[in-house]
Parts: sequence; C-alpha cells; structure tokens
Amino acid sequence: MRGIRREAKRQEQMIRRLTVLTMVCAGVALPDAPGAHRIENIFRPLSTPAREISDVSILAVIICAVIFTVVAGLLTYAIIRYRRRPGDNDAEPPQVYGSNQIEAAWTVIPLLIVFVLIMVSARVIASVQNAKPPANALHATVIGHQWWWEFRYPSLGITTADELHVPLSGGAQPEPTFLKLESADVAHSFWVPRLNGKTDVIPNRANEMWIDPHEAGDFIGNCAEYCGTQHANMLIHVIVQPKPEFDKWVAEQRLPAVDNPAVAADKQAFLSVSCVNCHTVRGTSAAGVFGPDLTHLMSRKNLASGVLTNTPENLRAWIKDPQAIKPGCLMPAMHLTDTELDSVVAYLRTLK
Ligand code: HEC
Ligand SMILES: [Cu+2]
Repeated sequence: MRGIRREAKRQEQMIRRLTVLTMVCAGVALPDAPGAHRIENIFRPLSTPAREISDVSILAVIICAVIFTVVAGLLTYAIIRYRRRPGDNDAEPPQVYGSNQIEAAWTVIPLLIVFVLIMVSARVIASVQNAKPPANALHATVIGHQWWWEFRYPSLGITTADELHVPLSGGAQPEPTFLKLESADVAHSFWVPRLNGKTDVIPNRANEMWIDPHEAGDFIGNCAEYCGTQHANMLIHVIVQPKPEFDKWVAEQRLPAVDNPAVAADKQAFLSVSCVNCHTVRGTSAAGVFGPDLTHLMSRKNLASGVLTNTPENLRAWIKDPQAIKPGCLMPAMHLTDTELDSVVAYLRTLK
C-alpha cells in the first residue's frame, strides 16, 4: 500500500516537472526577465516572418486542441458510460465490421485537416523564404564561431561582434535587414525568437534569412544548434534602432580606432603582446581575424557573447583569464603581468 502511494507521489512530481519544463520551453512561464539569459517570448513576435510563423503555430495548436478535446471527451465518456459494473455478464458486446460511413468519415476528416495544415504552412514558408530584398534593404553577414557571433556589413565596411545593429523597420517605409549566414567552424543555428525562426548556420554554405523589426530595443537570441562546450554562452543581441540613431552608429563604426595620445604607451604594450595575432584594431598593426574585431570594443554593452557586461572590472577579469569565465573558449589566458594587464585594459577602454 505504502509502495503504491509513494509511486503515485513520484508520478505526480514528474508530471509537475514536465508541465513546468513545457511551459518554459514554450516561453510562456517566464515574463521578460532582465539579464542576458532571459528567455524571449515566442508568442510576442515583432517582425513579419516571426509573426507569420507564430500565426501558423497558433492555428496548429488550436486545431490540435480541438482534436484533443474531441478524442479525450469521447474516451472519457466511453470509460465512464461503459465501465464495468457489478452483475455484468462477461460476454463480448456485439461486434461491428465494415461500416462504410464511419470509415469514410475517419479517413476524410483527418485528410482534410492535414491538407489545411500543409497548405497554410507552405504558404508561410513561401512568403518568408521567397521575399525579395527591396532596394533600400540593409545587407549583413552573420558568421558563427565557436563561441561568438561576428557581424559584417560589407557594403558599409563594418565588422563587429556580439551585437547586431539594425534599423527599425516599422511604418510606411519598411527597411528590412537581409542576413547571409555563414560558419567559420561547425554547425550553429541563428535564432532570435521575436524576429524570425531558427536558421541553421553551416560550414561551406550560405543560408539566408530576413527580419524587419517593428519595435526598437535589444532582442536576445541564442545559438540553437549544439556546437561545443560553450554553446549556451553564444548569445545574440539584436539592437534595433530608429534610423537616425542607426546611421550615427554606422558613421562611428566606419571610423578607424580612436588614437588617443594619452594612452600611447598602453597602446604600445597592447601591440607588443600576442593579442594582435587574433584581434583586429583597425588603424593599428593588430590585424588578427580569429577573434572578435576590437576596433570599437567600447561601443558594445557586452563582452564574450553576452556572458559579461562591458565594465572595466569585467574586461580586466576576461583578459586576465578567459578560461575562468568561459571554460574551454578559444581565447587562452595570456599570463600578463599586472602592469601589462592595466596597460592593455587602459588602451582598450579608449576604443569607443
Ligand atoms: C588565440 C587567439 C586569441 C588571442 C591570442 C587573444 N584572444 Fe581575445 N578572443 C579570442 C576569441 C576566440 C574570443 C571570443 C571568445 C568567446 O566569446 O568565446 C576573444 C575575445 C576577446 C574579447 C571580448 C570581445 C568581445 O567583443 O566580446 C576581448 C576584449 C579580448 N578577446 C581581448 C584580448 C586581449 C587583450 C588579448 C591579449 C592579451 C587577447 N584577446 C588575446 C581569441 C584570442
Ligand atoms: Cu553555436
């Protein structure tokens, strides 16, 4: 008896956990909590492709809910109405074979439902994938790296990391952003739930997607394809700005690095250590391309793909020992002395 009760309790607990997990996966249990790892709500789309995908999924959920209710209702009715009662004789009830009407009904109805779902999905896939970029569209290239995102705007001559800036695209003059997705190493997946669905990022292949965000703000996404130890710390920030603000950002990013004479010695210290093999600071001899471009590092709110906010203390801690912050990441601890560290940080802090 006690064993059975314990078993029932265990099952109840499991069901509760599964329910919570399902809700979290659906993004409904958590409101937009602050912080880098907040979960975005997939039911609050902010861009045309995301809205179309969300509409189809809501239609599919409604159809499935109706089917579930009908099937579960009939089942419950049958279980209660025809349950075993004392005094029943155990004879088999009359068997029914070959009712053409019933068989036609349960073949045709599901076929119609599936047909509707196929048609609706195909229409949305086509409208999302066949969209042609208008003349004023912004084009950017997204490159997935273990474990950070690089963003290039070839027509603007900008290279940056971690934060993808795009113009607001609401109102009468939509200005969508078309993205080309490439990988520097393994398979990743680019997913910003409120702006579009997931798109795989595959080595030696260019995939495409587009977004036209209707609201300004900072929208978070994740790598959605397991790509190694720091996969979960490969966050995407899409920063949607009204056009004038976006243009200002572009103008600043196109400039070479600030050359502040007050930190000339610190700059020399930076250029003399091996950071330059992996990082670019445009306008200096640092031209490495393995790690993020640092030319305008201080224009970013985050470091290391959203793992740290960009403060002097965090920057110092990161350069001192990236492995303590993002174990397994592809930037080694450089074992700088405290003076070297101070110099490097002082110089990087001037790269607005
Ligand atoms: C072997 C190549 C390599 C070397 C050498 C290297 N880094 Fe890095 N660095 C990386 C990689 C890769 C990342 C991205 C790590 C991640 O987020 O997973 C990175 C990230 C960074 C970031 C964060 C940038 C951002 O936008 O998130 C800073 C700052 C940085 N490195 C500074 C330095 C400094 C200063 C040195 C020299 C003391 C240095 N790095 C040496 C490869 C390197
Ligand atoms: Cu990834």
